[in-house]
Amino acid sequence: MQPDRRCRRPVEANDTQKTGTIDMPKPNLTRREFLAASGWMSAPAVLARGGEAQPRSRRNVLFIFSDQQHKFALGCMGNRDVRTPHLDRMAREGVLFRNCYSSNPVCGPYRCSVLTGRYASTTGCWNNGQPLPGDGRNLPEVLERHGIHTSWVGKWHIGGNGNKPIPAELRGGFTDFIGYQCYNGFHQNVCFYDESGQEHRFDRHRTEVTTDLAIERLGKAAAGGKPFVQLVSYQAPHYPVQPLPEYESLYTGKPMKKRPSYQPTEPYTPTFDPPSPKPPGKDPDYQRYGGNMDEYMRLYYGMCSQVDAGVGRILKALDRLGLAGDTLVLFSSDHGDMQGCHGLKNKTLPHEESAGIPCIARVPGGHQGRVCSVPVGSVDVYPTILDWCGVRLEDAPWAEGRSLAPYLSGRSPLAEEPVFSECNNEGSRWHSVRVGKYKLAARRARESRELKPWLLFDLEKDPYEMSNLVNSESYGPKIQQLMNLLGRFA
Ligand SMILES: [Ca+2]
Repeated sequence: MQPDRRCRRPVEANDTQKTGTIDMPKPNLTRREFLAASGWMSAPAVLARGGEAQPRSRRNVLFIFSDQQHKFALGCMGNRDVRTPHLDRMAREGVLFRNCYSSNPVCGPYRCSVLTGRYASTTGCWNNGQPLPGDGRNLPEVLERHGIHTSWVGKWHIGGNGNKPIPAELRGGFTDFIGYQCYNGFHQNVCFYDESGQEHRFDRHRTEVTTDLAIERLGKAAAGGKPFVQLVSYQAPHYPVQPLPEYESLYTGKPMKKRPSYQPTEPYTPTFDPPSPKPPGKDPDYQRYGGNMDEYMRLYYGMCSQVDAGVGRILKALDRLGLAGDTLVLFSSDHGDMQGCHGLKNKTLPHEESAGIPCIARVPGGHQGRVCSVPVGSVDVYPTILDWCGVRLEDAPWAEGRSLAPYLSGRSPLAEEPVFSECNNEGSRWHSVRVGKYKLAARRARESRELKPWLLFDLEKDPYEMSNLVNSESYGPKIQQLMNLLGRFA
């Protein structure tokens, strides 16, 4: 057992709260307990933490997520360039969350957060390749203890790197597993490794293989007769951008609309596994789109469309297997892609294009065609899945997010709560919090380790984050209030 690191800082009596005071400050409050005690969450929100669980004979969850798909790369988010008809249909048939944040916009740390239900500042899972905490609290471990079958398909990137089998002790408790650590090839040498360590090699595009395996494993779960939770992890539209020709051709020659914050940026990012040939000029990906953001975006959207088609195939399989009426389907991504906004590329940043992720839920018997603007986070996936499956959240008190299940099924409204995001990767180290229309990000000074305000945006007035309010005197009290909140956990 690893030590419980969820309570870094005890609550002090003189800390500033949003409303009211804490009558009986007690040490070792969890993040949720602190938010509740200090008035950051409304009473209904605290009560709605769990309680959805209405045991049914069968409540399944299928959680599909892509890799590096920013939240604006969806037709249903108002993007007229990208074609995502199946995800748009999912939104029409369910709930579209317009303000969802990755708890850590890096591949491995995001996956760790989803599977532990906790932030990296609690678990210490900050980097790619780090293993999950061995504390018996991983999502599949909890689910399996409650008799729910768990299945993983696709990119893992936890506990190692490279194209190799993932040993049982690194699989977080999934009994059904077929995936790979991290590999950036798409058309050739597509390798997956199953729960027995056996290699499966394919000569098809990695995205298609992921879809095929997801459908195959879905069939296996259905045949097993137990309630199940299946996670499907695509490695697209992560660079290098290599869609199948039929998806690439959807965008050939099309003009690519940039966001207002765009500044000319070279989109090329070298890959480490396998390493890109040096210098970049010799890299085939560099030759293709290295200095051309329009071409990068066309190929990126091609990959988004290919993932979308995969989602369409999986939804069809759910229908064919007779599972659609019993299965909550969630779609998201691990993080976004800056694509030249503010002259930046890639992820590891708190901006909307990097930390903002797609979030769509198709809910059997629940909301249809609902658009939700209340901020939510990837840390909410863990309690939502448990709650949906009938596992009491009291049995997982370490979960730092909240269950969205009562909202999804139409039983209660969704109250405003602070949503955190953070990163400590490749020199990018920050913590952010979104509360209502404000998002504050802070960085830690190298020498003093003091947390200093970095970015403050009013996302209602300034959705493209063009005006940083962090040095504006009139926002001093707001900054102080949000810094007090961030300082608890950063
Ligand atoms: Ca990623």
